[in-house]
Amino acid sequence: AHDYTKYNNWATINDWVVSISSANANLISRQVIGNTYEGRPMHLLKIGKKTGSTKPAVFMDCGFHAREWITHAFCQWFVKEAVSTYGSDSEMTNLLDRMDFFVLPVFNIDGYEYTWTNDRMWRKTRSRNSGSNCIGTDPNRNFDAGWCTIGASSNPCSETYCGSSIESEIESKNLANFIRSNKSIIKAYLTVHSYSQLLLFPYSYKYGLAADHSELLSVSQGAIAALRSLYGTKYTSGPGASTIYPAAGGSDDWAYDLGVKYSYTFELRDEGRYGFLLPESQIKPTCEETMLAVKYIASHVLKNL
Ligand code: 0X9
Ligand code: ZN
Ligand code: ZN
Repeated sequence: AHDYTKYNNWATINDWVVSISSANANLISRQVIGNTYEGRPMHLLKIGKKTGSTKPAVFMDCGFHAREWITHAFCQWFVKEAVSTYGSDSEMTNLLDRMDFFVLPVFNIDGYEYTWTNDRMWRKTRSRNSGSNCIGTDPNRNFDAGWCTIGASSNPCSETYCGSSIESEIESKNLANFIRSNKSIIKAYLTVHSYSQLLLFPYSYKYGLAADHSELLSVSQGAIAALRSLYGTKYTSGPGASTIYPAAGGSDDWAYDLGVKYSYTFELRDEGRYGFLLPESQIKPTCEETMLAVKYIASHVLKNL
């Protein structure tokens, strides 16, 4: 059965997607943006008060990398908190009245399933590579942002394989097509990873600073201060290349260069004690503190439309 304080497998998450959207039809609508390589539907939830007019939106995805299980848990938590605090929490109410959140709870579904059935530490997609026995592409090296120039590998056996071409992975193509089609309303792009307790923004494919660097930095600093206010969890924020490492082909840099100004990558708990194997006892505190950062960023977006 589905439990927000446990790690749920894809079948459980998929049933949850259907039931939470049906049970909250006033606030949630559901669509499929395409299927994965192995044919699983990529469900996208739209959360917000239905107004009849076009609203600005924040896009958020979880589960790019299969083994980063706390991220899948966070997207589910976000949806639950949004619907359960609408009408009582004034900040959430204002956000959902005036904007929509597109939430993709699991980007790399095939990889996530594989971490449950075969290899808990799997990272990449599960697509075949022609001419190699190695499986999968790193989806966060597969986007059109300095593709495969730095911090990525052209070897299919590498954990950071950039793929045979830009958007070679159907999951990348489905996501990119949705964002391109909705580019006029999408004001922020949030992609949730783990671990290291970082809040990153462009660029990662080069050391040069983004045109909006000072605003991206100050919003990131406000967001990590909000996060820290709950349990004292320390985050660092900054441009990807200098804060973590240079790595091309990421969805954050791609979305930014497309014109989505507020583009951020979260690296959730912890700092390495448990790493990808974060205990279930940390799901609730991690998600509660991360909510504060996401709400901070969304509120800033709303103030600056
Ligand atoms: O390397 C990554 O894709 C991310 N770190 S992780 O440990 N979750 O794999 C960081 C992504 C930062 N952004 C870009 N490199 N564009
Ligand atoms: Zn990751
Ligand atoms: Zn809560």
